[in-house]
Amino acid sequence: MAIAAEQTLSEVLEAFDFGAPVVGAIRYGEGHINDTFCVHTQPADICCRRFILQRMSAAAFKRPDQLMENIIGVTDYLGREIKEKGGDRAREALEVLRPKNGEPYYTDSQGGAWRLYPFVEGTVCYQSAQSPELFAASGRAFGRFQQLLRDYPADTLHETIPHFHDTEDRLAKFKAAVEKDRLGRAKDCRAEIEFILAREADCSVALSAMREGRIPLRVTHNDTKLNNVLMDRESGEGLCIIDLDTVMPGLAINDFGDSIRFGANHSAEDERDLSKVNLDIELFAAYTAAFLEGAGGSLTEDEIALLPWGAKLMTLECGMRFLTDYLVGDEYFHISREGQNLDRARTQMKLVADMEAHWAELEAIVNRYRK
Ligand code: ADP
Ligand code: GN1
Ligand code: MG
Repeated sequence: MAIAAEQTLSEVLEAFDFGAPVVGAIRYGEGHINDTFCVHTQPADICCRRFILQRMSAAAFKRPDQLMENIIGVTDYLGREIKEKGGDRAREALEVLRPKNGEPYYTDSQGGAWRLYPFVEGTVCYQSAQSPELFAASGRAFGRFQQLLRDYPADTLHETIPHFHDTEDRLAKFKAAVEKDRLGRAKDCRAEIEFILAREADCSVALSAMREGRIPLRVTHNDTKLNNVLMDRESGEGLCIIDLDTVMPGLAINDFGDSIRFGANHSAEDERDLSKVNLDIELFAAYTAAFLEGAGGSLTEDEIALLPWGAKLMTLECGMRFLTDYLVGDEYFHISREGQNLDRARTQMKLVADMEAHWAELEAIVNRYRK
């Protein structure tokens, strides 16, 4: 059992120089992986300055040193690019703030690894796409993110989670968890297990395209949920891409696909009433147009043709990951109630089925926005 982050929080608050007295730190956001706190400070000149303090998940990230090397490399690079283009570096890219000891992050007395960012003010973080315009704005931001990093030296990036979007490997791990069924939970999800096994061949579609050289490896974000982009409160545009833990060489279609998985529907990821979980074609279309616009013509014909596959595979893979975690005892994704990972898996499968039912429409939309 992991140690609660609160246990070392006061030690960690002492380890950083916030430039003003700390008035409090509260749990913040709806991420499934890290322990995130918002730290409030009271400077003399303004009423409050906030920070985001995170304990990086030890279950997800085995090498916080490598992870932070990636993040510092990428945020410094983005900062320079943004400045050159006349943007606002402080709001459009994250900035790592070092602890007093000068290291890139702080290791607490229990071995927990913590990092600090300025809180990007004047932004909203959405958990669902309230309009096609909002979803399109997030798509432009993720497309642009990839475009900004197109010349980043990919070979300097560490693989923070090996085989992260290796869908074949995810399938193998899922099968092993079903086989072992350590907690006897497989009986509760026979239909879901069968649903995944029936799509075994699908798991190789994107990987085969990559192995055959039809689609390239690029520097990608790999976790493009709507709540991983901060939207500017005034303009409504995507301002700052966050959650850079998984920036690694990857596939552009996966960045597209993961956004569709999470955002192109009107239900929560753990919704129990599956009748509410439906792919919204209008949102799919809005995101497709905007992502291609943001990527600025950098995607190849083959990548564009495979965008619907990106959506289906990211959703299937995520469903497999949730179900695997349910079967092994909820070790990876944070849960706030029993069965939450099973519920999450079920929404993903409902979305996959919906994508399959609308496949021709999805392909037609992608064709429409092809340059
Ligand atoms: P996780 O990997 O657990 O999802 P994130 O890095 O995405 O962690 O952070 C969780 C949440 O915290 C985000 O969804 C967002 O609401 C908020 N957040 C993270 N970084 C910042 C920041 N620099 N400024 C404002 N909000 C942030
Ligand atoms: C996690 O970190 P967060 O909450 O933005 C996960 C993603 C999953 C997602 C499902 C590092 O994203 O891969 O798609 O949950 N991130 C990691 O909601 O595993
Ligand atoms: Mg996140």
